[in-house]
Amino acid sequence: MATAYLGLGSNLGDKGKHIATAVRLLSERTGRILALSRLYESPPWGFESENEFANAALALETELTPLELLDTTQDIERKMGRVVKSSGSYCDRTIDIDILLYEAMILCTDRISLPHPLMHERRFVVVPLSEIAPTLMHPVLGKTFAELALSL
Ligand code: PH2
Ligand code: MG
Ligand code: MG
Repeated sequence: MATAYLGLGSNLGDKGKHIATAVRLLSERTGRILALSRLYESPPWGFESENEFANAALALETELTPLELLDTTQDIERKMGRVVKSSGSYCDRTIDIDILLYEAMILCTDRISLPHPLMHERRFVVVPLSEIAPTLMHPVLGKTFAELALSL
């Protein structure tokens, strides 16, 4: 059994409802939810859009491997109507589910990088994570998420 931390984001439609649906589907398909942050609102980071984001973080206990977890989160995104554009730049989305951490695993493959490579630079990731796991250590940077949240 492994503990994984996921980031959730939505900036289209009923954002809170999309995040709640994703949490329910994750609990049905990936394992037990151990903690869920509140919703945090922020402007889009890294691209232009008038649609503000809602973000949250959760901890879950899972029997799935990182790649099995990725397959499942991507399937949930697809079933929830996520349209992935081929342009390579960020765009509006009904739901985005990112695997932030899987235990203290460090992994870099073409499908998945752990820890999520940009997480520590993003307030909308670090702040919700520091709410549910303030003393958790970033496995590469060696700082807690409470410390990382203060430094942003
Ligand atoms: N996700 C992105 C790019 N920019 N900005 C905010 N505020 N929240 C996000 O979840 C987000 C973003 C790529 O996944
Ligand atoms: Mg993302
Ligand atoms: Mg994503």
